[in-house]
Amino acid sequence: MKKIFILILLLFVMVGCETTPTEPTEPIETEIPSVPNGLQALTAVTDCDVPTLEGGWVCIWADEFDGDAVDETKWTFEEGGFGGGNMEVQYYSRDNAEVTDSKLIITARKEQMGGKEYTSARMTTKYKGSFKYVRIVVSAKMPTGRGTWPAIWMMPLMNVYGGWPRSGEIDIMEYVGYDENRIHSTIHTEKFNHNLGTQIGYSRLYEDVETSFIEYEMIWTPGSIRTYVDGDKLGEFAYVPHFNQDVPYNQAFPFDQEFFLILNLAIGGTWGGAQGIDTTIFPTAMEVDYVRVYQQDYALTDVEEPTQPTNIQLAQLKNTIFWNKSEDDYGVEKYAVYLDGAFHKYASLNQITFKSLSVGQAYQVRIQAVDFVGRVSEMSDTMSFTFSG
Ligand SMILES: [Ca+2]
Ligand SMILES: [Ca+2]
Repeated sequence: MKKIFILILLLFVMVGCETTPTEPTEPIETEIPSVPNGLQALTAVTDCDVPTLEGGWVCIWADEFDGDAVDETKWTFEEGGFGGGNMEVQYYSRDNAEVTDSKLIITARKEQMGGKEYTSARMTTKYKGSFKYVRIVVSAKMPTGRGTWPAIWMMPLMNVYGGWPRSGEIDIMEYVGYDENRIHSTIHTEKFNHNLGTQIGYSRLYEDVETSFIEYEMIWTPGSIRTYVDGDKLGEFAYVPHFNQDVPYNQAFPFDQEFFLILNLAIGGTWGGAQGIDTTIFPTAMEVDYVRVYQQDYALTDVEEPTQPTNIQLAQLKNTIFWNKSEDDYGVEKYAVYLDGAFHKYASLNQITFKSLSVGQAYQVRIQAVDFVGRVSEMSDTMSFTFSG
């Protein structure tokens, strides 16, 4: 089947060449991939110094900081003395970010501005680069000293599940200067967040965090976020419905929406300033060599259909069921949920809370996994479910 498909594509290309004599005559070197559903293979952006990574990852967004100023087609400055929601004491100004020697330099200074004693910068890719199910690699060097609080993190583009923390926050890395060389990686959600003391985080000591450029990385796939420091796995966050039976999936793992990236260097605040601020450290800077965002090219790497969803069962939460996750060579994009043989709706992850059904009525539920290419699994076995209103 696959060979026939390639042959058809080749024939099509050859015919296309014959009927368009004005096309350039150089031979076509690009392989014609066999891609179902008419999907096109991803093409790397031209301004990424490492356009592909092993495993089918293709660079879809990058800033190598090769210019002589911050590229405002990619970044937006968030200016002001709003304190980041953490009682931070800096005033964010675009004047505290510069690009030089192929690096972004965010400098914190001790100077008065807008009623604050310090200045620094915070920039985001909001509305300019937002991503879902990607791999992000950021090479950075941390600032020095007690009172600094730099971060490489992500916030949701649309608050689909409500304001913070309901739509989630992904801290790929955070660093507080008083705890030298310790890198933190944390997620916040409605069920797991620092207001409740239930955020899920990892931290570990590394070497030369303030003196060398280290790659901080995240690999985000459906139901899973992993973080790395120079290739060493630091954090692993996964959605496991069995352990989150009391809440809809989005309260535990709202990471099925687009997020944008944020780079900032805060001063003081509830965490960064927990041991005070050493006033002698200024100016101090966070430096970023590059930011690269990769997407795995499922059009090329996905060739198998997902496995059948199994073990559908009732959750503790009313009108909610969950099931064992299907396996797939790239990833399950969603699950199609059928009631009494008719399509009901899609679920992003392996749990669904039913709403607005007939109270007291029994429904025959079946689930089917759908991968990113649109291949479907076998239907699950049938589970009988009674809606309780
Ligand atoms: Ca660079
Ligand atoms: Ca697949």
